[in-house]
Amino acid sequence: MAVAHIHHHGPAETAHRPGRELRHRKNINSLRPDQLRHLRDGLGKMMDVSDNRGYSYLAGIHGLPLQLCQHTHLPPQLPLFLPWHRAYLYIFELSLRDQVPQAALPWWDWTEPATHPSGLPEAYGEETIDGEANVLFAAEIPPEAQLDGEPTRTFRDTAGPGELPTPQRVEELLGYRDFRDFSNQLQTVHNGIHGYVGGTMAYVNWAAFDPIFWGHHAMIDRIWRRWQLRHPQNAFPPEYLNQALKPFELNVGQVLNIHALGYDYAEATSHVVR
Ligand SMILES: [Cu+2]
Repeated sequence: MAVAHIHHHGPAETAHRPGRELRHRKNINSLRPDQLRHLRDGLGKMMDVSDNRGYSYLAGIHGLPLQLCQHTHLPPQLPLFLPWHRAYLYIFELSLRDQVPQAALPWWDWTEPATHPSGLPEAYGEETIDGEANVLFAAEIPPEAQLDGEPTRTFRDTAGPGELPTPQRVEELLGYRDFRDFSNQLQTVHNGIHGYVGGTMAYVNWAAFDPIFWGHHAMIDRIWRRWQLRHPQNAFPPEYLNQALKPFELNVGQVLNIHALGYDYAEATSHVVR
């Protein structure tokens, strides 16, 4: 299937310049009510958009129907898991902010004690909010992303909270000095969360349709950011800096510095010390 390159915002247009404020992604559990409302409004509006700024189109890049996620279209030995998903979240967040300029992607800290009793953050777990469908709970899967008419909607089959990684596990990850070791280990932890949430999150085909995918991947991106701060001397393997991150009009070198992309992560939650 032919895919238009996604370039409705180039990095130059949105790059951080002095005097321009960085947007801060925050922990889903520490959003103020108005911030959570902006997020829900923005996602809800994206779900009503049918072109390449819409939720269905962007979610469909990862698995069905477009299958452009690096898991499937780039040789697996390239260490592109982190930069490809960083570009993906960046484009998704720009589309979110096209709908509601105050909105930002949150992260789901799956190591956080607050997540453990219920298994998922409350914001994602409730089916309805004030009698309306909660857009963080589930999303439609359009016909072109279904196989034999299924699934029509995302669903979860979440395991017991005992299965979630601990803060110590994240500390171990941050201790790896080599980028490839770090990336491979983080990807394994990441896979575990897809399996933990279960349901459509457990399939590359449909994972990105589940609204919690974006919170999970923001957490992964944030861990990479923390690793970059901790190991500033351990650069990305330089032979890949010009590698394109299709279908995004960005290459690896352009996503290494998140300030150049105009965002950062709010302060770590209290139990995590950088
Ligand atoms: Cu993933």
